[in-house]
Amino acid sequence: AHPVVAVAGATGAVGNEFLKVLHDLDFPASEVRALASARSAGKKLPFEGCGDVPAGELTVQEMTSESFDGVDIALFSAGSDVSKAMREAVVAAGAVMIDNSSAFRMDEDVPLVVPEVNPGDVSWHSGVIANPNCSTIQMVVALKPLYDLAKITRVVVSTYQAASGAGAPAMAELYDQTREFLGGTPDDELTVSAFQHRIAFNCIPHIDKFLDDDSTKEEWKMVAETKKIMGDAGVKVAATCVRVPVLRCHGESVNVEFAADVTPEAAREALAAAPGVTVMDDPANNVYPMPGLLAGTNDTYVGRIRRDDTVDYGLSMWVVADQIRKGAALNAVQIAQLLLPKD
Ligand code: A2P
Ligand code: 11C
Repeated sequence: AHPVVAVAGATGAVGNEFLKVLHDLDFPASEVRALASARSAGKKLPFEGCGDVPAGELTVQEMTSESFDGVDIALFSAGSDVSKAMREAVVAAGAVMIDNSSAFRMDEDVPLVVPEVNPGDVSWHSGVIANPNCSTIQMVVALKPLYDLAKITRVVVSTYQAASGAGAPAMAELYDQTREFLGGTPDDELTVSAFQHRIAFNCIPHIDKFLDDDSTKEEWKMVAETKKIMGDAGVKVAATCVRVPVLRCHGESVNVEFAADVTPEAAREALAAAPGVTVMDDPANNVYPMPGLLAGTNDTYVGRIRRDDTVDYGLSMWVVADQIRKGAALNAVQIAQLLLPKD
């Protein structure tokens, strides 16, 4: 029988995208159960259908410990606290939790999976598989085919992260604030709540909280998660994460240092052949990936591939992906696909 899928946090930005991706990939579900807080119980969500589930509406149910009876796969994006509170109930019901929060990513008994990079790691889960942070996912999708050419020793990354990474209200704040700003509202009267500062016509080098070493938690995630996903604790990563006034899709400037020479041509060829990657790299014709033009896409786009002559064996590149799709919902549903019986 086809699996029963629960979408936990179905009314959120990523939850909404889970429903779209289940449809787009025609995930073979026998039932899709939409779960959220008591506030949303009874709300109807449009769903285009997948597997045995016809197009129509899903009625949101309040998420409780009983919600997972009969569930096989639970896609979670309702925040770390909810994931922690529900873990036991999900596992007790015999379901696998695929968790988009950061609650369990670094736990030793929880695989952290990007299907293009470490699909085999799903085999050792004990009820929970973690979905990495969006900015990490798109970087490792681009690094993996290069690592297969020559060992990567060091990565320096600067991110240009979209407002929607902070949720649907943050995206609304960028719209509203831009309008207020253009309307002449003075800086000290603008509505600033999703970010620490004005995001309209600004860049904020601060995502998630500051840590003791003055890096941010977002930067730490890119360092720690990359090592775990790539299965190489020796890959050094220096990250600077910046919020920019883009609605959707993160951009990343990535400098890669290798243990042996990798030419830009070889890199381009390996990336073009890699699953989930589209090379968009034709400088003569002004072709390169741009966040503002790639919303709603599934692939990780790579361009501006060139030598970094400041080290012996180095390349620079520019990586863009829709962080709500590949960076969250799509990656999670692709993990769920890895759990399906092979026919
Ligand atoms: P609700 O809409 O009922 O508050 P986002 O990441 O976009 O903020 O979405 C968070 C998601 O997590 C929403 O679907 C939200 O439901 C859900 N959620 C938040 N808190 C809880 C909770 N305590 N129990 C169940 N779902 C929750
Ligand atoms: C952002 N990367 O853009 C964050 C959102 O650990 O899953 C996702 C945070 C996470 O703000």
